[in-house]
Formats: sequence, C-alpha cells, structure tokens
Amino acid sequence: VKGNNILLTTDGGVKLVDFGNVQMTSTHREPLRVIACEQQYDYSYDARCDVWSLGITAIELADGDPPLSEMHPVKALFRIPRHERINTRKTLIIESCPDDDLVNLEVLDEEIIITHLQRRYQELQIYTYVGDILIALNPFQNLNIYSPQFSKLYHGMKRSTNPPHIFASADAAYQSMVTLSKDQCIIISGESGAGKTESAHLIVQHLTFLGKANNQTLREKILQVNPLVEAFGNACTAINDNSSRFGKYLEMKFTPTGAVMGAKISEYLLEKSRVIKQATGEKNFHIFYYIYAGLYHQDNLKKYRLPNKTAPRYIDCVNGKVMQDIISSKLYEEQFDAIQDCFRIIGFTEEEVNSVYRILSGILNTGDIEFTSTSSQHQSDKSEVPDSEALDNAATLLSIGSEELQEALTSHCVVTRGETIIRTNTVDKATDVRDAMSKALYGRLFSWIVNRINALLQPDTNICAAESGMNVGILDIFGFENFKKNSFEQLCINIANEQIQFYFNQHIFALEQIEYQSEGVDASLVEYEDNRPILDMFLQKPMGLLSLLDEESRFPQATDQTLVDKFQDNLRNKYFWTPKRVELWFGIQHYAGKVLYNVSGFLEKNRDTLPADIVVVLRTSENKLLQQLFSSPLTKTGNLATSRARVTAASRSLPPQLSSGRNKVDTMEMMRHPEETTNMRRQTVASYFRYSLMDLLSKMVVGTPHFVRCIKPNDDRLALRLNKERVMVQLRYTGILETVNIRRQGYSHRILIEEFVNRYYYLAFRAHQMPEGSRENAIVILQRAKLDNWVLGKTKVFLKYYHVEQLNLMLREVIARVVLMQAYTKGWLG
Ligand code: AD9
Ligand code: MG
Repeated sequence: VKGNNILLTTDGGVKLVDFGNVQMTSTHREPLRVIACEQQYDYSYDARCDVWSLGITAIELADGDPPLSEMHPVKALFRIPRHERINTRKTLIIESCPDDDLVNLEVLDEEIIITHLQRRYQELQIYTYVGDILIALNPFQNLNIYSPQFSKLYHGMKRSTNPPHIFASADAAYQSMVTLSKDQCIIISGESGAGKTESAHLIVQHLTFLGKANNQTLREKILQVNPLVEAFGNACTAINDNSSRFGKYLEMKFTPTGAVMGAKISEYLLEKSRVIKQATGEKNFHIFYYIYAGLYHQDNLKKYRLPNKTAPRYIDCVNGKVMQDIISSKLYEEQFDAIQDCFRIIGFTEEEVNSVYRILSGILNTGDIEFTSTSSQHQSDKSEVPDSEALDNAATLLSIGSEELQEALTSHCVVTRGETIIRTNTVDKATDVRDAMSKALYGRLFSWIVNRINALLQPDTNICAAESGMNVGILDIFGFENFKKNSFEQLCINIANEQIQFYFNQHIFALEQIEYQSEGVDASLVEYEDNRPILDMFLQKPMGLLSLLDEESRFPQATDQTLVDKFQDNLRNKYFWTPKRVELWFGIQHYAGKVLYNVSGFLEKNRDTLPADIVVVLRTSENKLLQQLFSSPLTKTGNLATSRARVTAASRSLPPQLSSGRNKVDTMEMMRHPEETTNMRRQTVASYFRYSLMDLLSKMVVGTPHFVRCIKPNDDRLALRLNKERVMVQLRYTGILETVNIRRQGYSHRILIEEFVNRYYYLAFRAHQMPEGSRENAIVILQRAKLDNWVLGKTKVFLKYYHVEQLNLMLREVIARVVLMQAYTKGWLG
C-alpha cells in the first residue's frame, strides 16, 4: 500500500485519510486506482498476534478509459503487524504466515507438526489448516475472535488472507453452496471435550451472519436452537462439564441466493439411562437443574410438587448436596431464564412449555417412588408403594390416575391362550418398570421438542419452494469416550465415532485413490490406518458384536456371563479380547485407542423394554402433550415414504456394512420407537442404533463434506497447556500426517468435465456463448484461470483443494463485475 494516507497511531488505532487517493499495487495486477470504495472499510486489531487487519475495496482501472468489462473490484485485506517496518516510502511489507497450513511445511514428520502446533497454541493460534481440513485445538479460555467484526473479516475471503479460523471453514462451505448450488456438510469430530459443540455453535453463528435472513426473528430463532436442545441433551460428565449425550445433525436451509430460510435438526441416540442414574462425579441432563433452580427462585416448587429440602434422587443420587448448589448457584437460575427465552423466541406456546415442565417434574417425582415387598403365603413376590406422596405427585403432574399408575408399576398383564392374567411385580421388577417409564418419558419428550423446533423452523413454502433451497448440515456427535468403567452407552458412542472416522478415511483416502485409478490419473498411494475391520466386527450380520448382543437379548435366561462368553466364542480377532482374571469385562482396540467395557446391564439396556401396561396408563393422561407422546410411535423423520426413498438412494454411497444386500437394515422396522413393546418383534437399542447410523450417513453423503478435527490439548482443561503426548496420540489416530501427505499429492476435488465447463465457462467465454462441455473447452478455462498442477482424467477434471477456492473466487469477481457494470451504466457510481 503506497501513499501518505495510512496512519498507524501509537495507541494502536488506524486512520485512513483521503481515501480516494489511496494507490494500491499488488503482485497480480497493477496499477490499481480507487474509483469506488467502501466508505465503511473494515479494520480490526487482533491483540493475540499483535496484527492489524485492514480491508479496502477498490476497482481496478487500467490507464486511460478502460472498457467496462475490464473492471475488477478488488477486495484487499492486509495483515499488518503493529511493529512492522514501514520504510520511507511508507510501503507496508506484508508476509503471510507459512505454518498456517501444514501442507506448506517443507519438512514433515510428527515431531515437526507437533512443534508447530505447540508454538501456534502458545500464541493462541488455535486453528491450523491441513489443506481444506481445519484442525482446532481447544483453547480452554474465551478468545476474543468470534465477534461480528471477525465474521466480516472472514466473509468471502481467500483462506490465505487471514489466519485460519472456524469462520473460514463455515465461509468456505457457504460460498461453495452458493456458487455451486450444492448441499454442504460440515463434519466435526474429536474426542469428548475437544470442542466440537463449541465449534458447531460458532459455525451456526457465522452462517446466520452470512445468510442474512430478511427477517431478524428467523436468525434469532436459529441461534436459539442449539442452546435449547443442549439443555435437554447435554450433561456434566467426568470429562466435560457440557458433554453432548446425543448426536446432532443441524441442517441450515438457504434460498438459492444464500439467505437463510429455516433449519432442521436430527437427533441420534440420546443417552436416556442418564435420567435414572449417573456415575460418580457426573450429573443428570442440565435441564433438570435449570428448572429446579428456576422454580425454586420463583417460589414455584410447590406448583410442580418438588421438594425444597432434599433434591429428588434422580438428580442427586450421590452426595446429597444438589439442593445446596441449586439454592446458592446463580448460574442455574440464569440458565433457566435463558431456556425460557429460547422457548419463547423459537415459538413454543406457554401451554407447551408448562406441559414440558410438568413432565420433567413428573419424572423427578417418579424417581422417588419407593417399593416394599408384601410377601404373603400365596404371593411371594408382590410389591407395593408404602408412602404414596411421590406416587400421587407424579400422577398429578402427569395427569393420570394415581391408582392406575401404581397398578401399572406393581403388576403386569400376560395374555396366555387368549386369557389375560394379571401377575404381580417383585420390588426389583417394579423399580425397573418405574425407571423404564422415566426413561421413555424423557426420551419421547426430547424427540418431541426436536420435532416441534423443526416444525417451527420449517422454511415457509409459500415464500420459497423448499425443494429449490440448499442446505449446510453440521454434524456434532458425542465424542469418543474412555472412562475407568465403560458401559453400553460408551460402546454405542464409540461405534458412532468409529463410523465417522471411517467416513473421513473413505473421503480423504480410499475413494480418492480408487478414482485416480479408474480415471487413469497417476498418483502415488498414501498408506493409512483403515478402521473398516473394527467396524465390520461391530456391524456385520449375523456375527458382528451388535448382532450377537441382539441374539442374546432375545433369550430370557441370558446373563451377563453368557453374553461375554458369546462374544468370546464368536469374535476371534485382534480387536477384541477378554482380560484375564476379571469377569464380565471385554476390551476393544478402537481406532482411537483401547477401551475396556463392563457388560453388566448390557442386555437390559439393549432390550430397553417399556411394559404395555405403562403405555396404556400414560395414554389416558389428560395432558395433551403426554397423550401425543404415547399415542403412536414417534417417527424420527416424519414421512416414512420419503425417508425410505432417501435411505435407499443414499445407501449406494454408503459403506458396505450398512448398505450391502443382507446387511441392509429394514427401514420400516427401524422407524418405530425403540423401547415400545408391541405385538411385533421388539426393537432393541442396538438395531435402532444401526438404523440411526445409516440415517445419519444417508444425510451426510448427499452433501460435499468439510472436515473440522477438534483436538484436546490436555486432560486438565487448562489454557495454554499442550501435552505433547496426548496431542500426538490424537494426531496419530485421526491420520493427520497421512492427511497432510495426501493433501500435498492428491486432488481433493474431482468434477465431471461437462459440469466443470458448465460451472466455470464465464471465466473464459462470453455469457451468451454456452460452450460445449468438452475437454478442449475445459482446458481453455483452466488455462485462462492460470491454474497449474491440475490433471484431466478420462471423464473428470482433477483439482487441488486450493484450485476450487481460486476458481470460485474468480467466478464471484466476474459476477460482482457484472453487477458493477450495471451500476456504472445506470450512473450510480457517478
Ligand atoms: V463432547 O464429545 O460433547 O463430551 P465436545 O463437544 O467436543 O465434547 P465442547 O465443545 O463441549 O466439547 O468443549 C468443551 C469445553 O471446552 C467447552 O465447554 C468450553 O469450555 C471449552 N471450549 C471448547 N472450544 C472452545 C473455544 N473455541 N473457545 C473457548 C472452548 N472455549
Ligand atoms: Mg459436544
């Protein structure tokens, strides 16, 4: 930047004087003269790296009077270190940072990568690229880099212009959606506590900034979706105070011009068992504490029949201190207010919110129902409720009869040879039924909230046909977990992560290499750790771990021991073992490390039965919402027919475990709610889980994927502390080194020649020319775009990750030029 008009003041301020005289030179085009500029130029100071960012928009003019078609609006953005040398001609020397992208490093090995990441982390540069993939290290502190100014800074910019950032990844997905009119999908992975959920929030934040909705309320609504769903689906665990206990796929829907018009959320496999019991040091779902504190401080506990001395067992099964926390903590109360705002902004009615609170407090009271044995000579296994307070409270809150509830808890109907017989429940059985009811209530309430949000945020089909829109999906699931004692829940969580890793490998390595070969493109193969054998071990039918579990769950006589024996007899491979001298444990060598599982309760959790007697009673409720929850099985995706069609179509590109012949999951069967007992064969959690994975993948495979890999720098949640060993392990199992290699050598984008010409012909031909989609024309475009290192395969153009960015940027410039030409001819620019 030349000229006397840029002033960097000592207090760190920037002043631009007489903007119209700024002369710009760049390495690409010169000279540049500003004939129009955004008076609202952007500048911001990034204290972390002591750098000023300064944005100027100008229009290129050649000497004399150029033809209008030659005008190029240039958006220049400079990063100026505050202590930068400014020579006498006041030329600012701007250097780009070579280790922003690991692909640029000349020498590469694990040690070098980690050294770079460590140095960057110390400088609070938590983001680093590996080509088009973003690595995000959890900073464990609030950074001042997510304000709207930062959203502006990253808007429509080339990656290399700014330091790496989650906004740049969100921006790339958005720009690619708008330019190519194609759905996008951002896949965030990483172990528990690595920062996936935070990243997902930031992506939504930037996307709502970009997709400026015409109405402000829609933006506000979309921003409330994550906090609301997470209040019900997240909880404090030993690893993370805000741990996701469900998988979440949020689709943001946009009009063809890129304005946000709605959102849809899909939830996967909520960890319902947390409702009734939590491990030491862990808590129930956040919402229970929020409403308890909120109602306490509003003096409303009585209305919801909640005790004010000791908290209910479900939220305080360990130390009896929860009530104290609730009374003294302002945080829970504030969260309660925030959740009430979320409900209101998204559009829930007061009646609905009240029903939700009644069901939640009904669940808490249900947990306090105690049973005692009343054995008599004739009936040795009968149970009853000695103190009816909790029972009456639960029944009142759920608007059902107290006696009917007690009946359904302490006895059950059996139909034998057409005759209905009533059998009594033992204390243990009654307790199980009680807990099963609580889990079902919570699980269905959660699904209902998600469905309701979807209904409220559905694009308005009157204004814009939903089919013509596009979307960006954001995947944020529960991260890989490894506790001292791991159970069925961890197994499901870890299998889901195994699947996401497989998807990553497929995209980054396998599919890429298969395609090179079929297209006759020469590329050296990159070795990577394929986790498919592990996934096969879990998902294969009939001998995979989940199938074996299902088979054993069907035997009423099965025990935890027979289950381990079954695993041991059938899973003979290096990924499975049973430790010596400890019973009921087995080990799995996951892609992310060894995990020991304890099978106690696996069978029960997998069966997840809800007795028909309970369903019958809950259906009699006078609470409309509750009636709805139990009136018919809730479907996950609403329309069965469309869902089935989508799953079938998508299964073509699914991994073989989920799509091939006999392994194909029966989608009709999977649409039922898992725990419901019907006359049909009972659905197990394992088979439902398998379906969920397939449903999730079917959504993901239709979009162009973008990957964000979150890394946890240390296990103590400390800022600025990077444990090399821990990070190394994560880099290793996520295959970062291999990813760097393939991003250097490989071609991450492959576009059919015809599609390529169709998409980019503006760059070399006149708008009305409509050139034929031939190889020759593709070459003309590639040459005019001055790209190098591309390859033309038999049917496709093979491009490096940065080519697509360059092409899209050029395309946007051409489009902007057309707009400017129109403005000029209409005299708007004076
Ligand atoms: V889990 O698999 O759901 O248990 P996540 O989702 O990977 O896990 P989460 O996003 O919840 O982790 O991050 C854990 C904590 O790290 C957050 O509660 C924040 O305190 C902290 N964190 C993560 N990312 C950021 C960030 N970009 N800025 C500040 C962060 N803090
Ligand atoms: Mg999370």
